[in-house]
Amino acid sequence: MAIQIIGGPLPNIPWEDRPAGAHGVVWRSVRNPIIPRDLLPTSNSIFNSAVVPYKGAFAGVFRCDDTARNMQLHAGRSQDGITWKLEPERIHFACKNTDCDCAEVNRWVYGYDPRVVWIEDRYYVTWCNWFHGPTIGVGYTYDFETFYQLENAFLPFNRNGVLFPRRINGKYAMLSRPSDNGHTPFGDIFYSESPDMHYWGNHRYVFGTANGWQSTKVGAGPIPIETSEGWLLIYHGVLTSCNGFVYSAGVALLDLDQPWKVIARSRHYIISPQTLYECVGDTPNVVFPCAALCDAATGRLAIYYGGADTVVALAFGYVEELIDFARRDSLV
Ligand code: BMA
Repeated sequence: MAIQIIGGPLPNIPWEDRPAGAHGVVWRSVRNPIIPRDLLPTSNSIFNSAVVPYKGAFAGVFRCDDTARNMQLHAGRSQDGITWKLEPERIHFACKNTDCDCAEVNRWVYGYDPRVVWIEDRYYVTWCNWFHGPTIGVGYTYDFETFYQLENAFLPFNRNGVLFPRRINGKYAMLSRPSDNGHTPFGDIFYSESPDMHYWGNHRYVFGTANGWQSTKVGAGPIPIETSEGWLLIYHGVLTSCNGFVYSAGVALLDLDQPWKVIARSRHYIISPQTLYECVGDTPNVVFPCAALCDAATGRLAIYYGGADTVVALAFGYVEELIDFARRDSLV
């Protein structure tokens, strides 16, 4: 491989070779959807979820909307990254931060679209957390059994808070997408940093909408992947059609030291809603990636995404090919 991926080997990454004749830069698992909407007896839908390698297997935080249509987060485990066992009870965050006013911050109303990342000594979780509307909740766990909640990162309204997997210039770093209290018809990606995972500032503009599939709004997807070429960011982009929003995903390359500087950005989507489980469900025409496993030894990537706000699906690709895709015909 000409490029270098910063990260460990992941020999047990879920994987299927590119099918003969497939011309896309990513391809779907033949086992999709890997998590059905009713995996839990109480769930209406399970989608937009985050997974990480954990103790030689896999663990994650899953968006499970229940049959009352409450948006909840559940922990889950898997041996192979494909067959998942989810906790029937939602995550109840404990408060461990002495600066944190538990009564205020820990008042659970809803949580959705989680991301999970290992930073230094623990797994951090960010999610879209109710605080008089949606904003970015932050918590952490060591074992996917006990979860602790920190202060919300931002004022409402905000969505798609995605942490970088290490400090950048000594600071924790997060992408987010300021929004409104509804089905936001706008949205650009911003960068913020924090010395302590508590106070966030030094906000920078990363990028906004562009023509076509990303013309209404954009938001960060999985945790950015560090490479010798820059941070590889998979993001979602939304187009407004005569039938409503259409969610696709693309790829960008951000500067390693100043990630608000965009090195390359795909003009074309890497995946758009085309299969039945992406086009038919509670919200038609949505692919929404929230996690990616990466094997730094081979460059293999397994991308987890929500299909039609109903199920979890998996797609595969190679980091090097995604970087090429972002650079080829780049918007910047
Ligand atoms: C966004 C979020 C996502 C969802 C998407 C499409 O605003 O609510 O959870 O997948 O809309 O409905």
